Amino acid sequence: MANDPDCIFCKIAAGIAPSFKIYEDAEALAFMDINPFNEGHTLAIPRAHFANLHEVDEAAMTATLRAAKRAAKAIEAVLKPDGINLIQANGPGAAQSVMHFHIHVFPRKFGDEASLNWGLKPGDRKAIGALAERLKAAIG
Ligand code: DGP
Repeated sequence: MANDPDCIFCKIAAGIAPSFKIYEDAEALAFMDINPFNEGHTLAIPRAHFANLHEVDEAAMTATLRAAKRAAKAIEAVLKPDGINLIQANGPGAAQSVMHFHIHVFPRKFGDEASLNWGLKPGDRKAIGALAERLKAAIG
């Protein structure tokens, strides 16, 4: 399995870097975004390193989408957002900041005025961790 020792998401997948994981299987995982735009903002990634949509193979993409769907189901059950976007960025013009393929599971609220290039603001890690526990319990 391809791995980049300098990639933060590879380190999260390997358990070397900390994260609030809510789902994992042999090929993919979902964990809380550390800079959430809205409460429950989660990332789904393949375990293997692929920089972006152009490089990811179909099996890894399918596994990542499965993890995103599982996370979205838990977010829907626990947070009941007004909606959920799946967002996936490739390249600097799309504001990709981590070069490991990932899908944002992006809960929406009416009036949240999300723009596609949202700013990164540090989240409350205690609150993020507590919510991760609730989502993990709901993931089914
Ligand atoms: P993008 O800009 O589409 O590449 O999104 C990358 C996201 O990854 C961004 O919303 C912030 C998040 N992120 C960056 N570093 C970390 C980290 O170390 N842990 C977690 N949980 N999320 C991270």
